[in-house]
Amino acid sequence: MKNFKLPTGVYAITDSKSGKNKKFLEYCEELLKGGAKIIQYREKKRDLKTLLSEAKALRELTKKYDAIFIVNDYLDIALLSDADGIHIGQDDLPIKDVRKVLGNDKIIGISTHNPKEAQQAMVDGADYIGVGPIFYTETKEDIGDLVTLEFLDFVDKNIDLPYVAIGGIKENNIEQVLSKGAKSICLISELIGAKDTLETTKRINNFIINWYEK
Ligand code: TZP
Ligand code: MG
Repeated sequence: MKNFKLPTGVYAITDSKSGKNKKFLEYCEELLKGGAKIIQYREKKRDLKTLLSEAKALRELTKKYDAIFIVNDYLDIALLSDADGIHIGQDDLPIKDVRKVLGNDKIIGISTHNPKEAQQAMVDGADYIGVGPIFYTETKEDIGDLVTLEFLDFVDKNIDLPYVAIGGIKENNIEQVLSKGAKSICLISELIGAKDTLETTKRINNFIINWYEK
């Protein structure tokens, strides 16, 4: 997508635990009411029919809140749910092929872990990149090595693409990430584990926005 910019603030991602204490869509609505302007539907262990129906429901909900809707991994689900885009990993289909299917009006994001992958994402025409895991996290299986704040710094200074910082980011360490210039920040377990997801999302989202307005 031409000139795509990630919204400054919380980049929300769903997780199988999202509906732990409440229904999945209720949880997502709290994220949106809290100010998240982008939600990625990331569910690793669902059958395809469930994936599609949840993705379609989330598509409708995100429209209501004027938020961007991204599907993780599944090109078919992204297309069928009319998502705004897809987020893929290094071992998924190549960006060039994904672009052929999705066209130029959709968003393609890719996870990157080192300078080479970040530079390649630019060459391949990604619209944004994921930068992580920055800190230790138990949310993702097989996380591999932490990319650390050093890689985040590299991306901020050298990669001409919007990026989302991810991995182990909490309210108590978010300033370290903001200090590097990250404007789009993903927190999964911090929001799922919050007593009040709506209020916590709002507080963190406002904190990020205010950081750049001061
Ligand atoms: N990719 C890199 S780290 C991660 C993903 C999906 C998980 C981040 O979750 P949390 O709970 O915010 O550490
Ligand atoms: Mg993937």
